[in-house]
Amino acid sequence: MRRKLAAGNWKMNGSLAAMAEVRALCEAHPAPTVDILLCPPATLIWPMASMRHDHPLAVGAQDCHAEAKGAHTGDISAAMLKEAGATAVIVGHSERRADHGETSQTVAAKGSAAIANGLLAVVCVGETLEEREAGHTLDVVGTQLADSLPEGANADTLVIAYEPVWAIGTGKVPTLEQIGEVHGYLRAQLADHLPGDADGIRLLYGGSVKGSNAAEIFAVADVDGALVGGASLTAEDFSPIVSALQ
Ligand code: G2H
Repeated sequence: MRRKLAAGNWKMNGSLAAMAEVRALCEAHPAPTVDILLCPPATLIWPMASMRHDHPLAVGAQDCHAEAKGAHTGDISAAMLKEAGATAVIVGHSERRADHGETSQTVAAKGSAAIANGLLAVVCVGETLEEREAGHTLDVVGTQLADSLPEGANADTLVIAYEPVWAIGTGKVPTLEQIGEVHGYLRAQLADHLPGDADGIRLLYGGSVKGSNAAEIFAVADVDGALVGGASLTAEDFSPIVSALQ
């Protein structure tokens, strides 16, 4: 049985003042029956991890470097994130792939570093609007998945997030049939690549998830939760999504 996961990606948003939102979220879900993960900017990992006390809310990062240390100005290693209090890291988000030229091979290396350091790797895949309209969605996400799989990936170390690029922050959401088709395909691809682990690996949907559409998305087969951007920034917006998953 896969444990459901409500993950929030704060992107480049938030501040120390936003720790009040985390406190409110913890108070709204004192004993959650699903996993809750918040991934703030790196500067907020330690403050967030420090203020949650014994609440099971997990704190993650939005990226890591593939190497352990060295001359990589501005980068942060997986071990550093772990020391700051992170237990997970998103790798291969489409904004990283687009803004920083990350290839699936880079993503696999970053995910491998994350897993080697005991972090849960949340690997993102997703097609652009042009790729969907050309009928290439399954080819694109299948290739991204195959090429982005980290070493050491199994049901305890890896989560896959399907995020169609055209649905991110746009308010546009694929149909439930489209989500189900891709998630089913990803599950089948995982069975090819990681037989024995595929049934346990969680598949998240991401892209304009909000309280009003979460329940219907979570009812789709092979959707084990969500990776939420804009609607994860406040307790008021994220709490209904957590509730819809429980
Ligand atoms: C997709 C998602 C979070 P949003 O990027 O990863 O963002 O929910 O704002 O579309």
